[in-house]
Amino acid sequence: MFTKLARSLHDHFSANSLQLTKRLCSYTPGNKNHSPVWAWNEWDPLEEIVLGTPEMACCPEVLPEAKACISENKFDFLIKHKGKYWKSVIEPEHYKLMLDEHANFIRILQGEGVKVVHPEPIDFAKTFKTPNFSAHGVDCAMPRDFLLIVGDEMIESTMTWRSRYFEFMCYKTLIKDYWRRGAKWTAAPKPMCRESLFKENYCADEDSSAFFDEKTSILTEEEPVFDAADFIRCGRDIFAHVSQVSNNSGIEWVRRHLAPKGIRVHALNFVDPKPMHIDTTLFTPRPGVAITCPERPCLQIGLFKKAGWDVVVAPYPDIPKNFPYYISSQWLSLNVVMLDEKRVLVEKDEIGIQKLFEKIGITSVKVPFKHCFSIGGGIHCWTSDVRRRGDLQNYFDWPQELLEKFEAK
Ligand code: ABU
Repeated sequence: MFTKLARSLHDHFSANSLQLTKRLCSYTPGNKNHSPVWAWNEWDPLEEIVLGTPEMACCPEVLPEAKACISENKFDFLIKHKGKYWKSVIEPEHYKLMLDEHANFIRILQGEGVKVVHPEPIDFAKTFKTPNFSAHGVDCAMPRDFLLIVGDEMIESTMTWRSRYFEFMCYKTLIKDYWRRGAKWTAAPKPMCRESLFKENYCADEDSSAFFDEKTSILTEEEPVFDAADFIRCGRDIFAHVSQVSNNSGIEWVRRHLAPKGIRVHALNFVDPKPMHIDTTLFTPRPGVAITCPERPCLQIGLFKKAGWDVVVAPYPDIPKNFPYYISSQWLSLNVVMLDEKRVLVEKDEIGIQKLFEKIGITSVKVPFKHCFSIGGGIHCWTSDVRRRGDLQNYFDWPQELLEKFEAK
């Protein structure tokens, strides 16, 4: 009896380990047939997406690095409610509408044949402590901020808000599963987040019209930090947003890391005193078109123009400014996800941007989502596209001297 059980257990585990070894050994980096993760740009046909979850999401602590990103007129509200579950903070009807929109969005994605998976929430209201700081958590509603997908590789970003330090835990099960099935898994160096990463007594000038850079940032260059949502993928070229959550060292880390794949990472500076995440500022819906935010000009926009791309300025959002955007700006209108080069998932009441898409030959798939905007993100923020059909391509053809001049900056 015992021998039979032992043999069956032995067979079971050998078979499993054999299977795992076979899978791992047969893996060739950069081969889409060997990886469940595969996305080189923002527009190839979408097959699988991580959608964040509002469960246990909390109002963030307004630590100095959060203050550097959020508009001052939201501070009182956030200070009053820091560390509380959004569920207990937001009007019940508004919260219910958010949950309904979230559930409906899953149905829309599935109806489009897209597989939807989710991170696993932890109790974000709990205070955690490292040797250098303590904080409450925030949420795992915004996978875009954390997961940078480039080809067959999942890169865990460092995260810069100390309150988001342990968000990676919510993605472990998902990431391990993708890895076991053949994806490449990299975690960027976990930062120390000592006080010296942040400039002392920093205060952003909300009226500034200067291009944002390391001088105007709250961040020092003490160590590399970046959020994944500061990167927009266009095949062999990735554009990075110098922001209050991604310093030059962080962008340089991503640049060197991706160089062996033949990918060039270009840092962009915008007029925005409180920049956080590129996806409300510049978006590339398909090859040849970049959409920009009229309030946030880009210092290097010539890079797109010189490569023959059309630069289209987004219209002002339709959802009124006084809608409860508890954390973000109103520019979530621009925070969209492409189903493919010809179809975009866009908030149903953002008519202006839908008209713009129509003009450039892109059909809007209208998604009721504005109540989800309230806790800090739009359709792009709430998702991370892990699999798109299509291969690595070059969409920019710059003269070498232009690139050298740009890179020397
Ligand atoms: N996470 C996107 C928020 C950026 C913005 O407030 O414009």
